[in-house]
Amino acid sequence: MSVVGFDIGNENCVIAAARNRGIDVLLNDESNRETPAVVGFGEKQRFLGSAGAASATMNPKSTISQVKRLIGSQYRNPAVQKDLYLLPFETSEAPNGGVLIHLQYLNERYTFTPVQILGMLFAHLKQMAEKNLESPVSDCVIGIPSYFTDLQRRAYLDAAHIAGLKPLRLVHDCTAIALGYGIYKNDFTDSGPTNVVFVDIGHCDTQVTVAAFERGHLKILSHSFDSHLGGRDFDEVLFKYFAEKFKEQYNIDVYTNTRACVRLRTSCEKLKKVLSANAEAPINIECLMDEKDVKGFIKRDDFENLCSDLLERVTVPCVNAVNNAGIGVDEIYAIELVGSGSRIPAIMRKLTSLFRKEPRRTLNASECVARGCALHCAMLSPTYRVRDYQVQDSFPFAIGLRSDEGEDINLPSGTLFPKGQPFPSVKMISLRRSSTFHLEVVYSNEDDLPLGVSPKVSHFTIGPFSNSENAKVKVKFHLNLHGIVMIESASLIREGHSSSNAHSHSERMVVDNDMSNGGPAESSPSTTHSARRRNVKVSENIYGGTKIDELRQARDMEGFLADQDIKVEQTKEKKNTLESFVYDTRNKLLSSYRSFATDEERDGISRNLQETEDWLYEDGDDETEQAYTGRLQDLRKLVEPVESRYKEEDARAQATKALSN
Ligand code: ATP
Ligand code: MG
Ligand code: K
Repeated sequence: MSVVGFDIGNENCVIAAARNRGIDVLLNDESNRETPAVVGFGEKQRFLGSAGAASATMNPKSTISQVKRLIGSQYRNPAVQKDLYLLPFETSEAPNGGVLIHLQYLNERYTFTPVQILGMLFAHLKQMAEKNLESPVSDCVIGIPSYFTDLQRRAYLDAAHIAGLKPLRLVHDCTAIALGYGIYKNDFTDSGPTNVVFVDIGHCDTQVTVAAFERGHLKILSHSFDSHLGGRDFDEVLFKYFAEKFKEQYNIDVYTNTRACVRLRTSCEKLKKVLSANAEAPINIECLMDEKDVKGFIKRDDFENLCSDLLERVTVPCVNAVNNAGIGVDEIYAIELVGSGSRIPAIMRKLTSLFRKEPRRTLNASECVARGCALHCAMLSPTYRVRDYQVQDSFPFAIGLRSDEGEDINLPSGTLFPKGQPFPSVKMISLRRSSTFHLEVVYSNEDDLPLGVSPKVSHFTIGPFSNSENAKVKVKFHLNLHGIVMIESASLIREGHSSSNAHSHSERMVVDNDMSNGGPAESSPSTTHSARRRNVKVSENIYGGTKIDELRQARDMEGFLADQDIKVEQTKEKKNTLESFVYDTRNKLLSSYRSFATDEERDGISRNLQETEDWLYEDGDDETEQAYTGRLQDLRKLVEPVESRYKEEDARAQATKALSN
């Protein structure tokens, strides 16, 4: 069983695997190390990854990209609306408040959730990994942005499940990077931690993490982010600039034409990359709109001026991360810059002046997340041996509790899990209730959340139970390995006479236990000898989550779509075989078969070959698998007598040759 790490980007995905005592990045069918995060729907089959990206400009309305932005998001969130505005496919609000994607496929209207689309992408990546590793793949670690909410984390697990993957952990992107950075480094001293800042600028977001390294151990001090700042925003600056220019110069408004928008955006992204290495760059697009070819030009200096606001914004999460880590700028050992969005030279300059130190690029900017994930997967898997190394991650949001009536519940420290909580972590609370009750988990500080994200996490019902007097109920919360809040158990404690009734009517909660890293959470010290414990049922309701039967349906649907793809691929293969048989036989008739066929046979076969070829270009262009195999059989039968005569003679010649040797 292989172990793999996935980095699912808004733009590109990378897969790494533990192999040959190291970590390898796996190649896709085009021998590329990055695979576009795209799912395209062709006429009869899906085009996943690179194939999907290739057909994006032809088929913008049925090419789904940037699904990472949409997964576990609320349709009405203004930030999501802004993302959707940039995407050419059709969407609507789902009954659970999420996003639905609509498209035309197989002559029908199909509706998919972002979870399903990500599931397709995962299935594609899984298949790619299996082909590469020549072994089944299911155990994996998946990188996620640190700002992902509970819902987004659950959605990732659901998508992986649809694809038949088993995530051992969802790990924060920068934590994975830090692991890959620290585990093989031997130069950390014993005299104190070495603090490193990781800055990851991707296509849509920027993440900054401060990690403290010591021998055999890394501790995340803080995560910070701007969930809406990445390479894409720099493309958009160029897009707006040229859209305006072309309006003046050519009198065309690209905003009124989806395809023109997609093409101009793609060109602007290319232009941006050229500007990273050149002081100026041209843009040329043939037949952009109204049959007009357009030409333009921009200098890097002018581009940088247009981007000054964006460049300023890059510094914000950097400052926050360092402040939250509680260290001074002079205590930073190094700044490591990763993510391909950071390749813009002006970003490097900006960060140099901010940190008063030039950031380094010692890590592979596009592969380090996947590599760290694969490494982590090997650590978590019992079948691999990895050197002992401790990773202590920190959760970026404070998590609080509300009672049935929606009021905040007073917890001694104000939160269930404070911001920066090391996790996985368990916390036990006890309260007095006489019957079934509800608890709502929330993110306590809305200001920390990405723009427009709802602070509501999930809703738990504890019960049914009833007790004449207010019983003590102990609820064990778990911030698990994926950063998802669960109730692990709830139990009713019936106390004997020895327990006082002094606070039996109070609603006060007491935190009994706070065990980081999932330590044993058995009986708390306050339980009296005569107490009896009974488990109470807990049901959870995830706001906007995928229900069990929806997930089953999604798996079935994925099976159906995958079968359809395989069927189409097989048909194509059969068609190719028939086509090559025609060319091959025609050649042989002129060479090796020549003296083994009568004129009559040759004419007959040639005529049939020609007929088949004509058919392939006309009626037979788009036929069933059986039609192609049937034709092939007929042709083979016709050629068979000639072929066997040739083979007989050939065998005789070989034998004679062997004898004479
Ligand atoms: P995310 O991390 O947001 O999920 P991702 O991991 O797919 O997305 P990356 O592959 O790290 O993102 O970066 C993609 C971004 O990097 C794109 O916006 C791309 O245009 C940009 N990019 C790639 N090469 C260069 C370059 N040479 N100069 C400037 N930008 C570049
Ligand atoms: Mg990335
Ligand atoms: K292991």
